[in-house]
Amino acid sequence: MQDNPIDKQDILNELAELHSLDYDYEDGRILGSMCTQAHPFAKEVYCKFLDTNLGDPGLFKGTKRIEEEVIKSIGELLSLDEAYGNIVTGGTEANLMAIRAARNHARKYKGITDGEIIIPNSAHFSFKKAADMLSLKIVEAKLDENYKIDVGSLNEAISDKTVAIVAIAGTTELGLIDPIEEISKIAFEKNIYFHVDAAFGGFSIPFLREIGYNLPVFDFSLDGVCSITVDPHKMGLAPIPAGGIIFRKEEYLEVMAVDSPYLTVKTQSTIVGTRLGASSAATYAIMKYFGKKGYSKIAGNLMENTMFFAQNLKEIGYEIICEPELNIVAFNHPTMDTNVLAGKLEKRGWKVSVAKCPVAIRVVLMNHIKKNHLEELLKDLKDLY
Ligand code: 0PR
Repeated sequence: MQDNPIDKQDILNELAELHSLDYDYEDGRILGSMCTQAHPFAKEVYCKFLDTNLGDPGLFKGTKRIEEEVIKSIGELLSLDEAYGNIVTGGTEANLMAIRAARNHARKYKGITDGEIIIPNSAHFSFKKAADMLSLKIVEAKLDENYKIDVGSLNEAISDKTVAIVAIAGTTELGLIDPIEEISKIAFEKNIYFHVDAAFGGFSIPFLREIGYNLPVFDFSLDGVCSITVDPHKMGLAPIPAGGIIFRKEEYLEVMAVDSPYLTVKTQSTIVGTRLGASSAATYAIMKYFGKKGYSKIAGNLMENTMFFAQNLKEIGYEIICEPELNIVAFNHPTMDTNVLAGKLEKRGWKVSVAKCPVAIRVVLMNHIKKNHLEELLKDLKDLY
């Protein structure tokens, strides 16, 4: 740090110069992001709550109430009348909390001290972080030919050390929904904690179902589901950071509670201590502002763009990895190496993301990618074919 104060305008200029190096969602060229521009109203509300701290909720009673209301609303969306949980920094923290709850629960009630978690190959890497931090062993369930959890393989992976089973509603790479109903039955029968990662799908599947899309049930209406990750900062159009973790029972929070003697509440179950109230307030505002109808319209439009893009890719001759269930399309050229094609697209100014399982170019059709951007992209893909 320099010795003397610097003039505000000089600082702003310097920051603007650095900020200009960032890519802009507005250009419609960011193809692999699950985040997008937050809605301006959500940003406005966010700024009003920047000084609130839910780490000491007794000082911010109103903001704590806002968080509780948001958890209640998301819970209702996921068929749960009485929801417990928190607005956290994102899917990573939400998944970490779920796995910590599962581990502690199994330790307390089943005496498991060297636990394992069963995750599919398609799981987000946040589960690797969680397993590492919580000293759990990862056991991988295989995927079937449709890139969804192979339930037989999952069954075989279960042992007396299993503390949690994880399935995904909207996989990171392909946007697919695992056979959650079937897995829920197994988890319920065997009394194993079952976590559903709907970080991406949680803010779209319920709305798409509402407007007639034939998507499977993935939520708390299934008896075996113990917790669900659902991120407002992905399809919810809330500002970063806003993840959500919803638990079926309060005891899952209780098994994680540590004493916080000098705070206004005497225990704390979240991983983070000092934490933003702004994320909860912005999520509250945007959920009220859109309502189910607003979110349904957005999710429906994105699915229309998805189908338009997939159909046109096929017409050019590209191969689609799977029929999209949510707003992600993964594809390959029939003969050109995926990374070579990705490099050519990058040269034309597209910010491309390459999936690893299977290797394919993956486009997440978020709100910042408009129809005209897709037309430009298709033109380039036709040129490169
Ligand atoms: N669960 C699922 C299913 C996810 O897809 C992600 C992230 C997470 C959990 C973790 O969420 P947080 O990143 O909020 O902690 N999915 C994207 C990914 O890692 C996130 C992303 C967003 C990637 C924007 C790139 C990007 O530009 O691929």
